[in-house]
Amino acid sequence: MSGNSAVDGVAVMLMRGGTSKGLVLDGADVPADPDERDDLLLRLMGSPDERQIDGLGGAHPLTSKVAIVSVDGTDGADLDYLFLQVSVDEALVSDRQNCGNMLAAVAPFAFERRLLDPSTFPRSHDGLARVGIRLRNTGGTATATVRLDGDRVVYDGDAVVAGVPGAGAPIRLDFDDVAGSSCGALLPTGNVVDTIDGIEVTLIDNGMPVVVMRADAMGVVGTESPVELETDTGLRHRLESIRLAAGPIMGLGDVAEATVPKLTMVSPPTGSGALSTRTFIPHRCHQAIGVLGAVSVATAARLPGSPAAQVARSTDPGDTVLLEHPTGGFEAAITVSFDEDGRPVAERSGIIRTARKLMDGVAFPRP
Ligand code: NQM
Repeated sequence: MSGNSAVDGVAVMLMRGGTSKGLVLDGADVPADPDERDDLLLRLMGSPDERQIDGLGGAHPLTSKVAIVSVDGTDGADLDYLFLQVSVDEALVSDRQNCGNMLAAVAPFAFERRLLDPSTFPRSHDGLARVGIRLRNTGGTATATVRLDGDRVVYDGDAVVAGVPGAGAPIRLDFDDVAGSSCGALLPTGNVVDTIDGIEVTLIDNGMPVVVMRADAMGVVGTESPVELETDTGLRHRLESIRLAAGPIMGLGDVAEATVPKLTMVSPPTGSGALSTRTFIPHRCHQAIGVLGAVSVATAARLPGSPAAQVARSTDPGDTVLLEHPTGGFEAAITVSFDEDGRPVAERSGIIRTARKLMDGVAFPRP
């Protein structure tokens, strides 16, 4: 990476991954130095500015995301994926969380840009390629199953993701070794239930650190719209107080400027799901729910006595867990076993997303 990026531009692909949208870049096109990299990303996205008017960001945390994809440093996988959350209205870029939604865009990007050669990459007789991806932010790996046709990625299909209009080709994401990836253990305090500010919570990390609590304990129903919840300043203060106390005991240290842990309020299902969710990420309320956030909350629902299990409709341990969220439902296949001391062990988890290439070109960052 050399030259003047403001004049020469930077090669970027704009992609939707699941219910998120962001820029995907080849690691070779990004400065190796983290400070220079973050400065470039802020200028590309137009942060800090609540409208990101002078950049490519979408003025919401779910559309202010960057994925950096490399074939170096893969540690035995096919690809290395570094996720960066670019704050909208602050000059902050955080590498402290994964993003399972943008993860869905990683393998398609690598085939599009020929970081992986689609003509020689192994595939099943019906065109399914299994791509191993190292999750650089937290460790752990994911396998993305993507359909190829000749040397092209197939985006069309009939998989529907709640919160995304239309349908697309399913991209299956299977996660391995993500339990405790940020906090060191699935249950960082060793407890299924802890109490913070008088509220019973489960502090859990099955790929995403999340504080799970009952909506009624927070004084809400749990089926309100994101706007209603975001404009409830009392609720937001109570949530932030819990989050700041949860960070250190989850092993995350001071989380005042971090985008983790997330906060999920759970309530009984209103439809055919196992439970209803409203998630703060951590200051805006998600229109749906994050991927690894959902995996972590679904895992909490499998722990007897937890706030999530208290409100959940009981599901067969072999079934997927359907989480209701503001724009529909999210289905996660979760396997939890219990060791001889009764401690929960998270096995594999799998989910379906779709992704789409929206634009490929040269972006000109603010000088
Ligand atoms: O939990 C939002 C999203 C995410 C993260 C967030 C995600 C995940 O919806 O894996 O996907 O929690 O900040 O993209």
